[in-house]
Amino acid sequence: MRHALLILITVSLLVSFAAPVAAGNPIIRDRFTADPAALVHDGKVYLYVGHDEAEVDGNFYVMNQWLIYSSSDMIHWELEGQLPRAEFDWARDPSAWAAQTIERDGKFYWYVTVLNRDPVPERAGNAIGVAVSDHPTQGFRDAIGGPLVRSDMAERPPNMGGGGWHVLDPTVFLDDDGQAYLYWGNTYLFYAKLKDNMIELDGDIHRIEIEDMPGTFTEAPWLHQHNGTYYLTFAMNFPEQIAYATSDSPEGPWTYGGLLMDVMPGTGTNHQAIIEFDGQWYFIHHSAALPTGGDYRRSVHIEKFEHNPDGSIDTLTPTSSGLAFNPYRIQAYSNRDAYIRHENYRPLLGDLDPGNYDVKWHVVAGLLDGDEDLISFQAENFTGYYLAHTSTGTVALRKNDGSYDFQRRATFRKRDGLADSEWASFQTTDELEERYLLHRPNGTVFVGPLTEADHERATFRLREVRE
Ligand code: FUB
Repeated sequence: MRHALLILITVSLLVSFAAPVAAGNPIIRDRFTADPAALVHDGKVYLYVGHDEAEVDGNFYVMNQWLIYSSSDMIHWELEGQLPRAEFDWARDPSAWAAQTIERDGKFYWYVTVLNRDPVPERAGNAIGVAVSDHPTQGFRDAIGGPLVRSDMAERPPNMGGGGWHVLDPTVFLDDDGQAYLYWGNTYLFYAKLKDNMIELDGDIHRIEIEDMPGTFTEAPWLHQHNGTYYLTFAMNFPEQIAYATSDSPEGPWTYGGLLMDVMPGTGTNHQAIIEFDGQWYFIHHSAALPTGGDYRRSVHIEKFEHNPDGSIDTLTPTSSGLAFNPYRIQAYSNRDAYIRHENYRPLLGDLDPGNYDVKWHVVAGLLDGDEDLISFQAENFTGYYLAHTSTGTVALRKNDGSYDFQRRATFRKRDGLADSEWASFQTTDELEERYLLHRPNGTVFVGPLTEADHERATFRLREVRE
């Protein structure tokens, strides 16, 4: 009986230590994607994104097309199709910037940002076009053969020359009464009603002022409705935060509500979509988290969120685990109240601090491909950043650059705990002499060779966080 119990305990510990295969955020890892817009239709979610194709050292956006993904569970995404910027032959350059698709009466309308190919300078800025199809992922065709909104049709902010870049980032909201509204803008935020045909403005263009905003409107508007309140979310300031305002009408007045997400590391922009699917609210946005990611090589993330009973929305933390996994805390054997956290890109022991994301880690299969005992520790709230050691033994939180050298320094082999085999110890995978992850009495974390006395400080337990 005792033997069977021992086997059961061992198996359960191995399972509890088993690191999940790398997944979570970003949701798309084989190309760079940005400016997500989501549509719920017929029990599926369709994701319309920009495709970032700038080189690693690129200094501006190179976006030749938009891509369409679909999912039935928000975790597994399939590439369904694409729409080339060239479909709009009145546009120019690789300018397939932020866009959104909405369904009405069985037709799908894809509102896009492009640069207008117009000889008149005031008309040659960003413009909004619209394509239409009978299907959510294919057959889209330019519905007008020219801009729906041209740069000279909306008041140009004072700091913009030529055609300006204030006519971009279209979002369309279809109200319960069947009235459709188009919002757009950079620096200035605009809206206009759409006719029922969805491809003509219906009436005047209006500027939106957001009351009590602790910053300036930048771009990326999106509307959603919850419990009778209209929510306008948008990029604020630069580098961009995402904030929200509320109103009891899609025409405002809009009152600032709060910060939804702070600036993302490595990219000056962020761009969000908010949907409800299967009774759960989702916040979809972008980062620079993939190796060689940056301002012009971005990646789409998804987080769950809820509206508070008073209608407010708490500030969200972008997570590496995303929807697919729970993060872990790394508990010290030597002090059961101490856990590895990161502070100023350095790991050290600290207390549990339940709400603090610095003490949570997305434990994934080792960046260095190999057997299942290899794992890597990604910061839960700094996607793409891993605990990596140097040849001198220091350990820091560093962005994965995709190189073999980084992968080797950020991959550890999980061993039975040196102080207690029911715990774990983490050995480096480089060629140097046998070294382990351990902490000093003062709590700083490093890798080094071990004496018998170090075994307790080189023994840890991965505790899954199921909040
Ligand atoms: O991706 C190009 C531009 O950057 C989008 O139009 C803006 O929202 C910002 O994300």
